[in-house]
Amino acid sequence: REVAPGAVHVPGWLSLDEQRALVELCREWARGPAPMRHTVLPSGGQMSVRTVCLGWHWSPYRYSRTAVDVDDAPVPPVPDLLVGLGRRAVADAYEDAAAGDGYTPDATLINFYDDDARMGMHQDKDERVAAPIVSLSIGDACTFRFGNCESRGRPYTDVRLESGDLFVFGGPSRFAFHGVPVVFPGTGSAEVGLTRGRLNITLRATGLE
Ligand code: MD3
Ligand code: FE
Repeated sequence: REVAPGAVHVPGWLSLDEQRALVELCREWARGPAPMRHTVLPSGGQMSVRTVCLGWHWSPYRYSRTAVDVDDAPVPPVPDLLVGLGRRAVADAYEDAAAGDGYTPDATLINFYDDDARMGMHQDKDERVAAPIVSLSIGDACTFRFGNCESRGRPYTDVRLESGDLFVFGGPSRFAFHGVPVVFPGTGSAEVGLTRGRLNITLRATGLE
């Protein structure tokens, strides 16, 4: 389970019912306000994933309260359901109830991967606090590449993430480079209500006011 210090993978953590409910909710959030979109990078290139944000809107490389690069709509709050899920996730992954109780994510980024989408190796460092990041995967499986804190390159560990898997990244792993080099089309299950693609829900504490 522990891939590196503070990085814990819990396969099959979400029940099918929870996955189904989250897919439905993501569909609603994706419709907006602040609808799902391909983020445009400063280079002018588009990210291949499509993203929708709750709590705080992320655009490269900052958080804002409105969807500044979409429709400037105020971003809906992180629902209590997700805060509760995040607390349970941290408590279960670290086998530490107090760590769960002390966790209050105020931002959610939901990434949708179609068959060709990828996420290049990067660090998440737009948050001002080092609280853990909770990652939930639904739909098609992928290779998740977990690297080191120094560079995008080796050493890294490749982990297959499947529908229902939980990953928590805290402690020394919080600022590691990571990415998704490939998704495996057709590996998800229609049972969760996603006929294609992969959904990744991340919960974060930004430390912003
Ligand atoms: C490890 N998302 O949204 S989730 C991202 O599957 C992101 O969509 C990927 O990287 C995805 O920024 C990976 C797992 C994840 C998220 C944040 C991390 C792993 C992390 C931050 C630090 C270390
Ligand atoms: Fe990331």
